[in-house]
Amino acid sequence: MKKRLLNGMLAAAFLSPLALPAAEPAISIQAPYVRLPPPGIRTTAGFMCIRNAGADDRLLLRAESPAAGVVELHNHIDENGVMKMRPVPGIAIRAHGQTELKPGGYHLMLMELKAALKEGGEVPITLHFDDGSRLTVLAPVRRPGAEAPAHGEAAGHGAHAHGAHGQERVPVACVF
Ligand SMILES: [Cu+2]
Repeated sequence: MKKRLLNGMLAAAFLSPLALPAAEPAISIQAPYVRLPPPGIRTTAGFMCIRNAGADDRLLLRAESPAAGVVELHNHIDENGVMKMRPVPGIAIRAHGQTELKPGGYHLMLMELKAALKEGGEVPITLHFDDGSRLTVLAPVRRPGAEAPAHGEAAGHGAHAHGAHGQERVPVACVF
């Protein structure tokens, strides 16, 4: 009887895709944050580590946030010795690899901010990937310079895409 019930539950689980046990998602995010902009500035940048545990290269195609009218994918390029930001059509995360969005490199540009950001607040950001998947993270707002390196403590948790640990410091490098 018990076994039949279990079999029934398993059958139901297989029949309904939504009831399938959540597989480990290929893409995970660590240490997202948004830089606190100076007062009156309606543009800022978002950073994070994106890890791809899957067997296929992945491309981040676009991002959006309810806090910003426009979110662009940017990179910094060296143009005759001058670092300039440029929109890019996508940010690749290689199979079994990771890509760091960090100051001076790839970042999300949040423009037309709808309200002033507050330090310690959280900004939802939804990332859209080339396989049609999407992932929403809550990025805490951090004052520039408050991005202290963290060793061990924050690094071991894996992906905390939901910002459950608001006080986590930002690691200097992606550590999954
Ligand atoms: Cu930018």
